[in-house]
Amino acid sequence: MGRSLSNSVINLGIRDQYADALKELGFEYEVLAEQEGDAALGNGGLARLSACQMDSLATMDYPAWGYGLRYQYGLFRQVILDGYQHEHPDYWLNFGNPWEIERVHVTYPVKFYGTVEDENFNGGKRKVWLPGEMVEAVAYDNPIPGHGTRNTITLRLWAAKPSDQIDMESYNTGDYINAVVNRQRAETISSVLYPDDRSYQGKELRLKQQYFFVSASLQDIIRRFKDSHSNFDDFPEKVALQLNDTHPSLAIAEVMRVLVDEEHLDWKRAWGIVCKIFSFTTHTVLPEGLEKVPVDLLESLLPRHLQIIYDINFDYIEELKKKIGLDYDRLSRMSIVEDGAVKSIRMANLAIVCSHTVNGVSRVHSELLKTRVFKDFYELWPHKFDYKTNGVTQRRWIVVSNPSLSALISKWLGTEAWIRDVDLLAGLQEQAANVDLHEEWRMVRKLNKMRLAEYIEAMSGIKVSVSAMFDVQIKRIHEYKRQLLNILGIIHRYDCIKNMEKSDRTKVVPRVCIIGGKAAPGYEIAKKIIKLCNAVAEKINNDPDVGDLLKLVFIPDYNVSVAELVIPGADLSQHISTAGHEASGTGNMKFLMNGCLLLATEDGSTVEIIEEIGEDNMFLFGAKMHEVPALRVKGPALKVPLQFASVVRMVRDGYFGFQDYFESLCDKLEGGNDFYLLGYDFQSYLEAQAAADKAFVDQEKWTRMSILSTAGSGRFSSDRTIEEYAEKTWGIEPCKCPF
Ligand code: OAK
Repeated sequence: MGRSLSNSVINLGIRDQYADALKELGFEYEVLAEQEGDAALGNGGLARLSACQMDSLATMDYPAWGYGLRYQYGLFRQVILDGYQHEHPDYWLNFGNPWEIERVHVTYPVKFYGTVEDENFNGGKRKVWLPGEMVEAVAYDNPIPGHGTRNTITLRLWAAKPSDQIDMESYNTGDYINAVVNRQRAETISSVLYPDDRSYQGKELRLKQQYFFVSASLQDIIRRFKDSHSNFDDFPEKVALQLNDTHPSLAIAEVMRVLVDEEHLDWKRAWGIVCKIFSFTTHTVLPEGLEKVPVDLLESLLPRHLQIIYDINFDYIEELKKKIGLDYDRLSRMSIVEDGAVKSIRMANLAIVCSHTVNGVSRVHSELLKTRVFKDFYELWPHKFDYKTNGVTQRRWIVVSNPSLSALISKWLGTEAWIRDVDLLAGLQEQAANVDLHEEWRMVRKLNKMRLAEYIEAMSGIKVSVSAMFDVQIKRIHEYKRQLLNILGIIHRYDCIKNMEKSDRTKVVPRVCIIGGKAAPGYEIAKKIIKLCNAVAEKINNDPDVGDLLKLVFIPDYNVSVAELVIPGADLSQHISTAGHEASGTGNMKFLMNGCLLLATEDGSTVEIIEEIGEDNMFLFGAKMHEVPALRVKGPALKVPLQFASVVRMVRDGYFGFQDYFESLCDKLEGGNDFYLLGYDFQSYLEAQAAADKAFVDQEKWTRMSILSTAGSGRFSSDRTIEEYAEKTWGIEPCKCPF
């Protein structure tokens, strides 16, 4: 979520009164707002997308709730020492959290482990789960105020607390020490966010977190429903559950368990209800990124859920056989249960089977789902597949983080209505050549660059010139996102400057290259990329031959607040994933809204950005999505430019030090190992960079492109995404607060 204060006062429309009141108390609003720490309750794109969507849901008066975990430790703080990443705990609740409201009376028991037994019931048998452990989920409500509305919705976060019920038993049996230790153990369930952004490791605590989250949220939803309804047949009419990736997909088995075991609905009726309430959004492209839960683990932690999943799978496979016949390869691919070396549950298959809609997060992502990742399912149920291209909220990403641009836009559009109706930004198009607007636009951009330059100096001691082009890549560090391509490009630029006649250096367009992002603690290659960036920065920034022509800054501890500062100050931003790997990307949209030009591959949502603003207004490069598989097959025979070999050699030969440490990084780029095609794309990457340099020299042209970027960003608001979900997937309408 990042910070809440500035966002809240702006959405409530009280920013100026609030600042005045603070002044009377002797405080400066801007200074005070910066004291707030970030709520970092997620890893990256997926979680921040939800944060944007909550803002849109509130602003557009939709009746919605967000659920999550109240981790004691959010995403680790990244500390850079000697250029290496170190992870420090983020104990964000140290001084309390003024935004949350503890609901001491909203608590639910959550059960784990134990056995399942048969019990006689109404002349037949039924299953009874006898759990072995119980904890309490306590609700902490975080209000999300909408903009220009009295509606405020809730992000309800669950904290795990020991259950007194269980404790009493231990105390009574005299096992005092164990009772106290168990109390502590309960709290560990919501203690820490797993920092791996993607890989699923089959860890028990992680699965426990998922079920804890699912069970508490569903009890809350069902309790609310039962307050005013007595018949579950109305449930799908009143409740829509959106599975945000597979992480909460145990909810499917849990709803079945509650309806069948606790509410005593028959299986068929319960199944009919389940199939109407769930929809699923997937946020990844790689099949290996999909969660698989080992059966052994599930059986021990949630024995009844495993039975239910087996039963769902049995019915589904029987139906499937009727439709596709006895094609055993396909049946086995589509099964929810994977019979491999480690027998596992495929959570994505479970989610697809039980959801009425399967969403991608951009058009090309959806195409990949249909033709590759979930091809078998698409052929069976084409009607289920859809996409809602991601979006970001212009409230946080322009109004809060770039107040000067926000004021300028309102002045030139003659209205502030774009803050709620973002399509109005398109009105800037007709002013894109207006010289007065150009002058003001450049002034605003310069102010933001000055703010960023001050931050860079305070944080790293590096002085940067605001007349240089600020070229930014900030996002999680992943091989597919190709921060390494960026760094190799910088090495090439450095080498060119070094080898130039002194007189030619005046022709170089000065650059400040800014890179930021966290690597998962166990992702070694990503950590080496961070070290390489810092090693290259050390060399370049201290080279008097280069001076202000090139600087490289690694911004530590990238988070939402850092993004709010960096994005408005960027001239150029890089979104350079190997085509076919970024499901959508949302950083590109934030930069676009702020008038930053994009240097990008045709991947994820960038494809749709190109359609909105035209390829002339950005710098595109690289292999196209359909070319990538064939290029990979070529392996070592793939031709790479000489410049690429030469920059890799510089790293290999220890030009930046740490020769042994970087060896494995270089090995990933050569000898047919270049899976992400850095070598193949290098030439066109350099050409795109050269085109950016050329455009930057012509400030008139650059400013026009910048205005057109903002003007064309309307489609990438989360307001549009949420409207699509509301209309097409959830069937809900705005529900305005009547007071
Ligand atoms: C994280 C864990 C598992 C699966 C996906 C993710 C994830 O963060 N995916 C990202 O989601 C964003 C929001 O939809 C997309 O913009 C990114 O492209 C995608 O990588």
